[in-house]
Amino acid sequence: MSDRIESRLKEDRRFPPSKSFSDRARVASHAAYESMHRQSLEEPDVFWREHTTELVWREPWTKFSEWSLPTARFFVGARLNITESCLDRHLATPHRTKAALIWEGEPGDTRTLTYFELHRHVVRMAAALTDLGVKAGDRVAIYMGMVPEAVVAMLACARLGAPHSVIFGGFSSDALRDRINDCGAKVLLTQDGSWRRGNIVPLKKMADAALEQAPTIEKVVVLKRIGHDREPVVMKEGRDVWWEDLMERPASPTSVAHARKPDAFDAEHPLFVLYTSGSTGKPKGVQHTTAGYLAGVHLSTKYVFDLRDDDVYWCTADIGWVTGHSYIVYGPLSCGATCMMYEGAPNFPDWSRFWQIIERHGVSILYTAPTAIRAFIRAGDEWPKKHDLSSLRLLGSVGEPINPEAWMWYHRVIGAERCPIVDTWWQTETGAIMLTTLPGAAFTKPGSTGLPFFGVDIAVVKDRGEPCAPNEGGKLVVRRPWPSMARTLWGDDERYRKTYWDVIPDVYFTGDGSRRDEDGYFWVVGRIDDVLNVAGHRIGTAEIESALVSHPAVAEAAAVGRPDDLKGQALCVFVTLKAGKKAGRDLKDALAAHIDREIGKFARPDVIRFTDSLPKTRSGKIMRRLLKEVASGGETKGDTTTLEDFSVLAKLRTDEE
Ligand code: 7RM
Repeated sequence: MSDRIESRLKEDRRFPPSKSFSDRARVASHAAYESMHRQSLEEPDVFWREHTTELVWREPWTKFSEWSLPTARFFVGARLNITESCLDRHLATPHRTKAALIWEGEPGDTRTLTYFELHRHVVRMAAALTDLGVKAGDRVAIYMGMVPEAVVAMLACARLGAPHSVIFGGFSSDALRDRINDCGAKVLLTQDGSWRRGNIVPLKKMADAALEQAPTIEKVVVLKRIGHDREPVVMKEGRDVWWEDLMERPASPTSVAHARKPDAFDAEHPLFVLYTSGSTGKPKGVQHTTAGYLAGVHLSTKYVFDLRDDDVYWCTADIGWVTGHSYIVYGPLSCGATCMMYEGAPNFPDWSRFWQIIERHGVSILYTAPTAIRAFIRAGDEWPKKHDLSSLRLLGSVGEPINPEAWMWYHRVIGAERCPIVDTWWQTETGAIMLTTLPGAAFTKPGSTGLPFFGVDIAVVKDRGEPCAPNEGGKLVVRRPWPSMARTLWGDDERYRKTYWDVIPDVYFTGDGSRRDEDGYFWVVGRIDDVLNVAGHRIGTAEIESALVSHPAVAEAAAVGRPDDLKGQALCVFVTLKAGKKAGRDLKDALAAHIDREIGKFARPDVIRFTDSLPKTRSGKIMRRLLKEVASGGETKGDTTTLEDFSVLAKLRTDEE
């Protein structure tokens, strides 16, 4: 059978939700989904009015939206403090004593924080931050691991209206420095270190190095996670304070009063800035605001995960990425969910860790990434088989296209053919889930990310915006603004407009390629710009290249992706050296270490190849398409007529890695 026919047959597999799932689901049929989706687009005011009543509004909104692209405002006129929807509103209900976070540290220690306790910590930290000089509008950087205090940190900032910028703990000190400087953060919240695969990630040491060149930071708050014996840290007099001291020492009475009854902010007040890779060397500070973001993550958490009061919901993302922001913190807490949170690696001390956590805490909803699923497949079925996974009722996937084989394994081995799978497509910029199947309302097709979520008007189009026919490949665009969309890039409105709104007339361009099948299901193929997706991490090729050329031995560099069974894409770089520099193992190691330092270990190239020259067009542009083919070991197809020097390509093909 040809590959094509085989893949068509696979596509025809459909998995309807079980009757027992649908019977109890919030949205129980395709007709119900369709009528809600239609209303969300045709009568958005009515739809959003009805679906945001649970949220806490200090001042109601007078108008749903107002836009003149690329700027858009939602819930015009509303005032709110987002943390009141996530915390305070639960205190007047039986949720007061419900677990908000069930946390497990990598060494095996556990903690549970009820909504009451989480609220108390957030109020204390907000008061302490006020005493440290943090005011509404000030930026606060958060460089922490997966500990409950990271959630406290984010919510404390939000309570004060101080936009947080969480920097993933896997980023290097240089990357941390650049992000702090870009947003001009005033305070940094960090910890001595974090556990990862039995090792300590020395966050405070890295922060110290970053802060040598980050003049805007006035105060640093340091949580003791590891302890002095194993991870001694140096506290800088006048700048650094211990988290524990702040929480114990009484804050000033006015700060406490203010933290207890916090200010309400305009619907469009900035909530956070989160850096993500784009197609230039400079990361983009994606800026989200308050009411629209809250409405988007609240509604999607509730309906996509079909959340119920007795669920134990576990999103395995890191809070350093948008999935952690939206689906560990703001979405689930605004729904009053119990969230599982885990500090460490999925294979520590062995590959049964996730399954052990599910069994031990009775996790009912698991939301993870295809790259993790593929790693579990490789590790073997014996690990999950050793554990009781019968508490699971729903599975989710996010971060990259899930290959049908991984989907089937997830369905069979983890879901016992009983749990619906929601494959959710969205981006840092979209704030919330945009494409998925609602678990009780639609059949799933392995590998398809499903249908538009409420309020989402999304399409596949050609270069100038003409719609594609069913199954015709094109660019994935969103045809009208939606509440949880990014409002701008920090300090760079122009780049925001150019990147997202100027590519195809009048629509938001996602950067992804896709097609939509005859049932209206979307099949996203991935990025069509210079952004790679390596093990679920978004990495810009230009970022890697500019990091490489900053090494003294490197003249020129080109980074490309090639398909990889485990990571989705692997990162391959081609490097030319300055005169007199010697290629070899030592230099490869040095370049790898250089990337660790400039960006972080997760961005380390899988393959480094030295070459005398790079294939270029006559006008001097590097032909990445050819390099991609070389990196994938395939034939170089397509047009090479603009190639300046054919011998370059021949040489690249015959060189071994
Ligand atoms: C949530 C997140 C965004 C990019 C996006 C896609 C890819 C994410 C899926 C997916 C196919 C999915 N934010 N992507 N989810 N592709 N199916 N379900 O990942 O900003 O870090 O990345 O990830 O290419 O543009 S992100």
